[in-house]
Amino acid sequence: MDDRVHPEVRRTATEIDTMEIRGAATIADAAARALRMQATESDAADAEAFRADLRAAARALHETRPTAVSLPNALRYVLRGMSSTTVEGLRQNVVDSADEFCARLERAQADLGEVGANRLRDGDTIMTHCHSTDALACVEAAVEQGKHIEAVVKETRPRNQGHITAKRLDELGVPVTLIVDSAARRYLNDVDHVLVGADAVAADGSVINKIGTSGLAVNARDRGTPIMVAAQTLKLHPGTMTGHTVDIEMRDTSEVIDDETLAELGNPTVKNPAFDVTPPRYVDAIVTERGQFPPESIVILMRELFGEGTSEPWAEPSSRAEP
Ligand code: RUB
Repeated sequence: MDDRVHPEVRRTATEIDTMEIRGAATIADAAARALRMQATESDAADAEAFRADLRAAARALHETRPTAVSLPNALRYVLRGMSSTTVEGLRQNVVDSADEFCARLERAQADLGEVGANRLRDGDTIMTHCHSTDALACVEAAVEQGKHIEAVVKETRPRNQGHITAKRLDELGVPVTLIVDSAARRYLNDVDHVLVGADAVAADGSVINKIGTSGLAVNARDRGTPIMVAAQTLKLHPGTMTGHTVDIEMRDTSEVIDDETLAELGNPTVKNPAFDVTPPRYVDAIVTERGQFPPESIVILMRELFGEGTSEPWAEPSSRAEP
């Protein structure tokens, strides 16, 4: 990693990489805080050196996990705030934009929760996949509205993020039934909504989320169970408006099977994609802090918020691409 990157920023990058920090919104929040740390600790002699330090830190964070678009969106938000021509001015710019970003993220999640809660009725049962703070914000708001909600929670192999969801729901007083992933179809008859988060939402309304989401959505559609995606606008992928695709992270096979067991099986090839793509026709609503949208119309919101494209302000000026 570049020497200019502060040790605390390196630590955040490593924790994102190893998934101690995980989930799209939490990754974005941590990345903004890391840039803030880089700014407050930078001993750059002049404004250009300071900018280069910040770019190096942003690249280190950006290289960790490729799928959650909230990460580049967070980096862009903070770096774009750098308008001063002095080191002290730039430092203050980064602190202000990072603080503003984190506050907006928290507010967006709360506002989104209110919208999502309106879709849930008293007595409803939801089915969850993975662990999404945006999705849980909807349940939390519904519970605060006095609604009784129950949940069927998929464990979400191989990392079992469903366990985190089960714990959080328990803390909210929501009765939980934990199931293995392959039991989902069996229990779809008993639930009123499938409720998931998103790592990215593409311009055509496709939802990129934890591997297994698309199969769950297809089964839910087959059973007539509505599928709701809780995704604050930070999850909208501006690059998809100009034809870019979302990179699906392939993770280490050791998450799926240990070496010894693998050898006993004759060393078959193991694949471990972390995310998949759910086409818009399987999604009933994308719930954001700006209201709920049918997936096909999310591009309108995307254009309003991001214009027609994106830049990569962390790239060195000579190699910077402006797609
Ligand atoms: C997490 C995941 C979550 C989204 C949304 O995957 O797929 O559903 O990131 O989460 P991983 P949030 O565990 O591999 O990071 O709503 O908290 O942003």
